[in-house]
Amino acid sequence: MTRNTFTTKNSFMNRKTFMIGKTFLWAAAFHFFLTGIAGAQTNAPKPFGPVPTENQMRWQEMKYYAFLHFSINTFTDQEWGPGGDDVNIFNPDSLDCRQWARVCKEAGMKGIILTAKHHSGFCLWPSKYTEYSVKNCPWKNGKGDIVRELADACKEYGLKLGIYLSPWDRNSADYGRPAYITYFRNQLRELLTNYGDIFEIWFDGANGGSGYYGGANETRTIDRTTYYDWKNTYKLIRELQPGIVIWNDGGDRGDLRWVGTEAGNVGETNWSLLNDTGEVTWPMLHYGLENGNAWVPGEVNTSIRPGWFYHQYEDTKVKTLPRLLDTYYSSFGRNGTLLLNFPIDRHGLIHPNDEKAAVQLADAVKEAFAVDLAEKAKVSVSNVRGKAKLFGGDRATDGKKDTYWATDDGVTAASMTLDFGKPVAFNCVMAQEYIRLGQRVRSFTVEAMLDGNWKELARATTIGYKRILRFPRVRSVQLRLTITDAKACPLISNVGVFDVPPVLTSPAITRDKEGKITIAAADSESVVYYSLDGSAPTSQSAKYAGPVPTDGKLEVRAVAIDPSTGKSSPVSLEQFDIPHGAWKIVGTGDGKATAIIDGDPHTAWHQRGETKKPVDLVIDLGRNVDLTGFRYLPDQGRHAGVITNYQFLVSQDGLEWKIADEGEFSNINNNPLWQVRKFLPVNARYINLRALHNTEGNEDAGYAEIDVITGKE
Ligand code: FUL
Repeated sequence: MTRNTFTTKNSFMNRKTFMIGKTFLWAAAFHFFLTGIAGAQTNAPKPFGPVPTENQMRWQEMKYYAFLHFSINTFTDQEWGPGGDDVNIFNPDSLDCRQWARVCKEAGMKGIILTAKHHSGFCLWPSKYTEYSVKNCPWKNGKGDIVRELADACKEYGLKLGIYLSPWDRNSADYGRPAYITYFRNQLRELLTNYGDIFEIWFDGANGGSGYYGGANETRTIDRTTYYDWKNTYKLIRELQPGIVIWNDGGDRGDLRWVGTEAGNVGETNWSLLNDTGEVTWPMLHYGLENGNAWVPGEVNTSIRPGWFYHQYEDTKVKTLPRLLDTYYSSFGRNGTLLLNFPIDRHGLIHPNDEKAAVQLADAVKEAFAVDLAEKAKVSVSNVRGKAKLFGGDRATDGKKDTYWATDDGVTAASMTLDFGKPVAFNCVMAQEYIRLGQRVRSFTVEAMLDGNWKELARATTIGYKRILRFPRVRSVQLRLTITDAKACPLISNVGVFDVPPVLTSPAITRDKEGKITIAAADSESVVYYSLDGSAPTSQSAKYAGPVPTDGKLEVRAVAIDPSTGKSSPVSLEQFDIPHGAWKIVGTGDGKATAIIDGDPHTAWHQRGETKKPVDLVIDLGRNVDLTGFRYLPDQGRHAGVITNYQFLVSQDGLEWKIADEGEFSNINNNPLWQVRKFLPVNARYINLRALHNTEGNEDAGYAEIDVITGKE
């Protein structure tokens, strides 16, 4: 490349018109400039493999946006509404979409995806095609429209709007029949025509099962690959919203993929590729497909609380800052976007605890990435394309997203050294590929010059749109990033180096069968303090020095404090009911069964029932207690024996039983959390958790923990 070309590019970029236009046309024009006019002289790289569409690119650059779960089941404490709940229970007293938008904006998010219709079939907008919607609710005397209010609030706060429309509809009498597809498309048309630009549409993968279905109260199954005729449904969507991206876990891949978990992470290796046809397996969802023939990037969806919908009992379970930071680094920091959910509460608001946690995350991220040490570093590279300045190493540190360091064709391993001029401390490196021309890097390392030798700090696989690596803090004058393998010449558009302030992780609290409390800090340096009386633990509270014997119901709070800085972790809080010392699992000779009452969520036990028969788990509590509910945690290690439908029976003598509660553990397959069920008080000594169905349709019943909820003891 000649100096002339370089100057021309700069003056082109400085033109005001270019700066204003960030549209496809301008990006294409710029790309044409590089590959076309200048191509002959500069030998600009050609695309390699699948590349993102302009819609996918715009979506990827949104990085972080909100999910809002709100429906009729918010008012029944359920994760999935069965479809027949009375519309009169939907009556939030202070619903305020401007509050939702304000919180999301303050949290640094770029958009909001709302559950316009969840599996219950209840519509948050007054759809013309069903009576099961806000139009028949006491809220605003049936005159309200939540999608409209949110669309207006998003506009006011500069956020994009997305829509979750559940294909599965447990209310519709037509679900499972061809007529439902017309209904579904009519609703899509309403949502995609009347509320302005929609950036993303979300079709959940839960499809078919038991439901109200217009009063039929039965189980309906569909073939999710054919029933919705996705091809024509997608055609309609793209006609109505040309700028949209489609997320679909329900039988036909859209523009984006689920990452195979709701826990808040994508694989460390994360290719934005899948195959156009053929079966999609769990590893493909989680890691992408290195040689896939279609661009299908991953979106990491997770909730700020354990559940997607609001439950008051989770007010103390909002994820702490260290946990949210882990989610951030394991999603956005691994070539994904982060879709973080706020459950809207029964008032119609984002709960203050959730707001606080999200704003803390935004502040911590701002602080972490405030100073980029790479900006002032001198950059040298082992290879540069055509020895040209246009693709020099400094293109990766110029803060521009459309410039990049590139090597010659055929050079798939190369390194870049940053010289800071003086020793600086750092513990985090960020790298980005110029993905408009394809994802290329297979592996890379980060090293620091320490005592005259290069020392490896981190070794990783893919980069993609953005990769962030954390490692123990070092002080060094030089850092080296080496691409050790790539599918084609690597194109690195951005490299950043940061010194991220440490955040202490909250200690983990467990209680064993006999009532002994154990509190474990995540690191060996910090000191743990705890309280058992409801007070906030500080360095003045009891210092943890080993297991603490306790009895009865209690709340334990603990904090980890770094003695050298005095900094504290967020407080962890666990609530325990009666200890299990006197409990006996009845009718099994298997000594390992006690794993399910030992207070350790990592140990589990399974039992296999007779073909097509329910599987009973009977426990003798050792004495009569006043029960008001129970809790079940499925096996956390294996995706097997997960109970979906249950009866909970109680007895005074182990002979005569009555049903205290029955129902489903909704969404337990994708989100295998503690299931909490409350029922009317009943006095009993024996309990039976009867498994009616599991996620695999066999007779395996697995349990990590079983617990009871008692009234006043
Ligand atoms: C799941 C659904 O079944 C949950 O209820 C929730 O909407 C989540 C985002 O997707 O699969």
